[in-house]
Amino acid sequence: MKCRKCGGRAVLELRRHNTALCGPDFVGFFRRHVLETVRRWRMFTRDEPVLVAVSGGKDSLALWDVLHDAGYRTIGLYLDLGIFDYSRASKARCEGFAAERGLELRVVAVADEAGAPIPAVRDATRRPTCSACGLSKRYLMNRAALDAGFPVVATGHNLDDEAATLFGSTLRWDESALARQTPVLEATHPKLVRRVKPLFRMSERETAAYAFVRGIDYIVEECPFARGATSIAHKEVLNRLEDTSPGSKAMFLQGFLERARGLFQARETVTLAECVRCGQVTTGEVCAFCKLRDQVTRATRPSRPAPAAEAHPLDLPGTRGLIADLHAASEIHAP
Ligand code: Q46
Ligand code: ZN
Repeated sequence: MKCRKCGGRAVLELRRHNTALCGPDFVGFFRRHVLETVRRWRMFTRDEPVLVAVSGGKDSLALWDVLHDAGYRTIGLYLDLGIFDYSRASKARCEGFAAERGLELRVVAVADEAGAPIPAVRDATRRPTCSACGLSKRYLMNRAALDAGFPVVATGHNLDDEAATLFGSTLRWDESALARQTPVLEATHPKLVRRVKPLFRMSERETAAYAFVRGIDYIVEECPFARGATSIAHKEVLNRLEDTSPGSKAMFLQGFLERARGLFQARETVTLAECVRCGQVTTGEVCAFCKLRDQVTRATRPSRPAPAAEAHPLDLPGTRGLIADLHAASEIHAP
């Protein structure tokens, strides 16, 4: 297979673009597409510093690489979820990436902010793990950007992620999720920062190829909680469609964004306020993250030690069980 551009050996066939490219030409192709997306969707300007949320995976590190290479002012943000070895390994990848390029990486530990790492938050709140995790990530990303004075956070969501989310929301006809599905979530309140997804037109296979050709050391393992997630089943369905009809995922997502999203968006009216506890944006009085932290505090608070038992006239060796039984009985039968 030959590169359509230079005639050299192609490393990747891009069926939906009806082309094949060698390593350097593919890197150029990938970067052009991402930067064109940033411009066309007015994600951020050259003057705006960008906080890039990195997870140690191929997508977010590829995004940081593209933006840094293009001369954007960027800082990385790593949210340490405290998910066992997965978090340790993914943090090391982000630190390595930043150190190699002399870039700044900020690390925020969920355990410091929520009171416990994600697996313990899940146990304390009895929420599905990904729901507790997603809520914490959105809250902490926004707060980190506000604290650092960044107007925008960029995440590494790719075409496969976005098409699978859209597919899931459509199956459920979840109107508010459909209204919120966009590559640019504008800041609709002074305490919200813009959230953008510059890779939303690039497939997972393309970002993996970019990371590989660029020699980026990323974590290949998925988060252990991703196993069995419905979004993975949706991705598999879409992959089968893409195999038989290249370009299906892009057509599905692009068509929705151009023709259908506005219909859902027009109906979505929410009133935003500031959380009375932390000052972050909420639709109620206390934000969901503060409530989650409260639940964690209650669940992890050490139980109060039982008051020392007073000496009892009948408290003789061998009578302890009897006295306890008498006390218990009097409580049970009390009117
Ligand atoms: S939400 Fe769920 Fe991910 Fe959080 S718990 Fe892991 S799989 S990391 S994108
Ligand atoms: Zn709050």
